[in-house]
Amino acid sequence: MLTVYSEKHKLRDAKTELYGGELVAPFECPARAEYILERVQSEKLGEIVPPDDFTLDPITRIHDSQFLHFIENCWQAWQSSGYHGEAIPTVWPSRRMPQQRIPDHVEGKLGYYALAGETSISNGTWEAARASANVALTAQSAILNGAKEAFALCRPPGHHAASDMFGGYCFINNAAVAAQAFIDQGASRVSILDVDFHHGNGTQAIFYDRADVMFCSLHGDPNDAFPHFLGYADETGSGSGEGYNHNYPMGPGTGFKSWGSALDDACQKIRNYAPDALVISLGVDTFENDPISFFKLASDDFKRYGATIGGLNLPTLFIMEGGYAVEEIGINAVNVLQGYEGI
Ligand code: Q9C
Ligand code: ZN
Repeated sequence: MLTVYSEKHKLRDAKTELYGGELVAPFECPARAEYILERVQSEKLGEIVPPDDFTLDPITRIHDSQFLHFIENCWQAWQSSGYHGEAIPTVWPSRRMPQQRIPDHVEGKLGYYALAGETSISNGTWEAARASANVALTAQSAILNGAKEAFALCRPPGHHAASDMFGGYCFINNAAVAAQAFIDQGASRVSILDVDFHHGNGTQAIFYDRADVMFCSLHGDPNDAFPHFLGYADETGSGSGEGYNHNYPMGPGTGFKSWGSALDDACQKIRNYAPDALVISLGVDTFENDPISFFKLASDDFKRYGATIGGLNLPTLFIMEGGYAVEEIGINAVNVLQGYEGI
């Protein structure tokens, strides 16, 4: 399987994450991509290529231009305001406050565009997020040009980012950008299957009223898990998108038996939908030793579910999302890809 990887992920190297009332070293760190790359190499998964350069056009098909402009310029504006730390939102347009106005001050803009407060913006964030989207788009083109499958080793991840919201370690929704590229290049239907531990709230929101992109997500019950305010089972789509959004929230301690049944159900929905392409939001934070999640998948389970995805026999684009048990994420991510390939 082809892997697309960019060194530029290293430019995303924030020093702070707001976690449990403390500023800690971010869970979403450069070492994550390094461990995955090393495993791709040591397992000889296949060729590893750098991304091509794409213009902003495929990204603005999904994201609001002012939002992208904000992510690009936030760090500069934050420093010009005289702050010493990294850019962290502290105020939101919450209930009983109108949301129509976008304030001029970076503090107000941060709150306007942030969906959560853990993700600091710092120098290099925009460049890394751009490169991550280019990684996804390069792997998507490989499939368009006839590859059966490809692995986009994206970092930073993307599935929490909505058209005009960042957070949950995400800035540009790589899976959504790639799915839209398939549609723009002639696909009639695309399925996105999100197996990251967290609900892909950004991806759901982006495609919620559309029938041409079906979204299925298996995740920690939002009653108990981030992002808390989306991902419930009764969210099934709206307007012409009604019936094309499927959530499988599961509780603390969920192991492969129940998780695998939810996957089988989602795969049946994908089969019935008969998409031209399948995009996998591949998070491996479902692992039993993940530091911030509560599912109990073992490393071998990743191989088993990779095989289930392979059984769909669709052109498949794997997009890396989360996974924070840094030592093992290479093993677990590559297990999915090898399971898919029947290895
Ligand atoms: N107490 C991804 O996996 N914080 N993002 C959770 C838990 C945010 C995860 C706090 C987790 C974001 C791409
Ligand atoms: Zn996650």
